[in-house]
Amino acid sequence: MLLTYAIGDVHGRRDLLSALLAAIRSDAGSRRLRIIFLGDLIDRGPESRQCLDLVIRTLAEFPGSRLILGNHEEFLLRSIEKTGDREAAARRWLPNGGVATLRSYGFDETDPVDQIAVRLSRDFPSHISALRAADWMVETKTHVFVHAGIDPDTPLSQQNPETTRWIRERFLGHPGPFAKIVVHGHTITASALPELYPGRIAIDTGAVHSGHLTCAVFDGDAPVRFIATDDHSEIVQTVAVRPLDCR
Ligand SMILES: [Mn+2]
Repeated sequence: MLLTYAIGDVHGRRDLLSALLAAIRSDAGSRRLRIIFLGDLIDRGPESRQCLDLVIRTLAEFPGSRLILGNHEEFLLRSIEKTGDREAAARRWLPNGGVATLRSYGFDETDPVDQIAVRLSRDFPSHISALRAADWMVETKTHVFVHAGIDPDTPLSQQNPETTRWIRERFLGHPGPFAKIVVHGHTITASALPELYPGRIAIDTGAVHSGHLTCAVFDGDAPVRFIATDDHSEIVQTVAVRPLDCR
């Protein structure tokens, strides 16, 4: 596998994403690399729009990089789709961190949803097209990258995209292993550190609250390693972190 950095849930923390991307560059040195964003770039934190700007630039800069749609990006897309009930979608989205996203785009949560939909599509077409073009699963020979997880009772070839964005207990509670090692975010790890289980690697380390934005590094046959941000000091620093081994 090409030197690959998988980044967990960012949730509007552009400050941490910038720091982590800088750390990734220096980690890779002159080697070719790609980045897989595991989704949930937006919502909750203050700079969702700026996060998507950074994602779009990063995808263009490192060929082979991929964006996986998270359930929060799905909220946004559903709230602006031409078909379907935008109001109902927005009612689910806004209390789940969507208000912060709207504000990052210069909207107010009291703006009519139809107006928001029109202006988002008109003024930020690259954002909407990046989300519409996003993947839901990225597979290598040995690993599968998804936002939330996979249905443990269904073969990889028959997974449902929506399930991979939302699943929790049925996946997290499964003893594993799975057909391939699953790399995922979506559910914040209890330790706020990356956690290794038989068959899966969990890297949603709760960036919004913990200040830990984590990436997993896949480098040939080397064991997976991790880099994360730490904003408990005044300056955002990246640190090499030791995962909690839950085998
Ligand atoms: Mn999620």
